[in-house]
Amino acid sequence: MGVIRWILGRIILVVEALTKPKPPKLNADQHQAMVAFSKQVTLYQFQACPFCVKVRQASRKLGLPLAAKDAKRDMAARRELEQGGGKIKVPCLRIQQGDKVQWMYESDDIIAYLNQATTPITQAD
Ligand SMILES: N[C@@H](CCC(=O)N[C@@H](CS)C(=O)NCC(=O)O)C(=O)O
Repeated sequence: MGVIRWILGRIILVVEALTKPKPPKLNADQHQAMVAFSKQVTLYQFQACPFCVKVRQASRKLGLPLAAKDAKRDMAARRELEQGGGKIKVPCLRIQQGDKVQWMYESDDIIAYLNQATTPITQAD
């Protein structure tokens, strides 16, 4: 079972590498705004989780440098996720706005949030 899971994980990572979306052409201001926004968000993930791959691909498509923590191997990150979000389930996006911290589960919700939050950046000229 472990071997099959490992092989499936490798396949997922190969498919991710082969289907990486091209980053958008952002001007310097847009790039700077994307970097500033990226400081508010951290992805808690498992490297070979297909739902996490979906989120990583969406962030690449936006040109968003999304910092990620591995909640499988990094025990400190795992604890942060469990204590902050309430459960070990990935992907989970930690969103920090000022003092307010929100933990968002569900890949579709995370992608919708990232798309919506970066729309003012991608649509600015
Ligand atoms: N519907 C969720 C599915 C996420 C999911 O099933 N993640 C798995 C890893 S691929 C997980 O965290 N499993 C641990 C658990 O459910 O306890 C999404 O789209 O984000």
